Amino acid sequence: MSIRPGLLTVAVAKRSGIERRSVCEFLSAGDDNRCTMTTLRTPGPTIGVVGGGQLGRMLAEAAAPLGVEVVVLDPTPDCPAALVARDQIVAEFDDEAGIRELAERADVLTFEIELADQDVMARISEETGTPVHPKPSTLETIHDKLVQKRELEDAGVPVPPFRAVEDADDVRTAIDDYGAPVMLKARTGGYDGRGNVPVESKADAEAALESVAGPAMVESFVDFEREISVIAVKGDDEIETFPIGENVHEEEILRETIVPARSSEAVTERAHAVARDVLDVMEGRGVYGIELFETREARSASDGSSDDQPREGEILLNEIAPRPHNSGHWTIEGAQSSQFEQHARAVLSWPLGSTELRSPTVSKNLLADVEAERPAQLGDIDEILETPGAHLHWYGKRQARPLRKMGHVTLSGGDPDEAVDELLERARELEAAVTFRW
Ligand code: AIR
Repeated sequence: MSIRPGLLTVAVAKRSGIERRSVCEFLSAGDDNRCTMTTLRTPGPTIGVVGGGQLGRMLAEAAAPLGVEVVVLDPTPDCPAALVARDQIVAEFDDEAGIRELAERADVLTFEIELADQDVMARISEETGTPVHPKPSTLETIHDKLVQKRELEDAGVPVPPFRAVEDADDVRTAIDDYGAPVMLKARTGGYDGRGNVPVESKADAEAALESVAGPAMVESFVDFEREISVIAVKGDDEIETFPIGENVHEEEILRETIVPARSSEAVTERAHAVARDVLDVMEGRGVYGIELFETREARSASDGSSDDQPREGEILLNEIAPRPHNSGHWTIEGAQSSQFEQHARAVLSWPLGSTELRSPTVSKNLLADVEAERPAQLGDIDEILETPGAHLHWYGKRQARPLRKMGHVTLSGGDPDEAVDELLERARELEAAVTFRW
């Protein structure tokens, strides 16, 4: 029987999102699940999200005005996203039955935490016909930081020197070769700085390896001028990048993002180019957070490193997150379309929005300053609420834990050419004014 795709498309466009999805896939077999329909409509499809933390919550917030519903899967009942999403399936990230239910209720699956299980998602996607974006193969690459680095290096993306380590001797040899300190990283399972341990000297090698507990890798410590990131989005046939953000970390945890980054034009251009090269390697649509180092100065050959060590102002890849990223939260107020709206558009195969800057913006994380786990509430938010251009984002986490990301505050300038230094100072004051209560 011959099928006339055009007629079929029109007929099914009048029916439900689920039927539309299967037809889209049928029409585009072998074509990366691309939807060939020319008309889009709202109320639209449903996105199933593995993970229901703050990223899922902000994704649901951004999807709602588009008429797109979000169902999340998360093991914590009443997870942050549950308060704004259509529904929550309470299940572990690798729970087959839970993910099957999610896939059956959604037109596309995505994830907002790397602890999502790529094998389960791939299998269920095959069974149910619900596509997953970014692709499970991408998650597999990203899951293991060593595999991630190797693949990117092979693709010509500039990375700091790195290697696998089996034992403390390997760490000590790396210190000999790269110079101290080095950065020891858990190959899998780490996020929000967990699993990254700077090793200052050979004497610390043993203890550092024990704290990582599991397969590890080591990287040369980059002497950076600044840490920057590019939030990039991969659509059907397009890649868009947001203006680069300058990131400040303490204890391996992101504290603030400043946009635009105070880098030169040449460095900015290079960062965008590297981000595009990274996205060429990644499979599947969606938003990616690309963390980069802008190097400070050339290393001397006397430290044992080779001649092709980084030069001043060079860009080196640090890590990639195949999802919206903490350093892209500024886009909610600071860009024409937020990273969350872009992610929704991208995974649905919809046209992407503009990534243009609205105005210089600083975002500052609200990290729980508690010594032990306790129920959380934020007090003294008055100053944020009273400041023009300031926006509070509270994630709705019931429990505060030391340095847990509980929310963030964003401050945007009124003038497109405003210098970011003053904004940064003011944002720091706003963050200092709030207090955690219980
Ligand atoms: N997240 C995922 N990878 C890195 C981060 N920060 C977000 C996701 C996830 C949440 O952090 O939204 O669901 C988990 O936060 P927590 O505080 O429960 O560990």
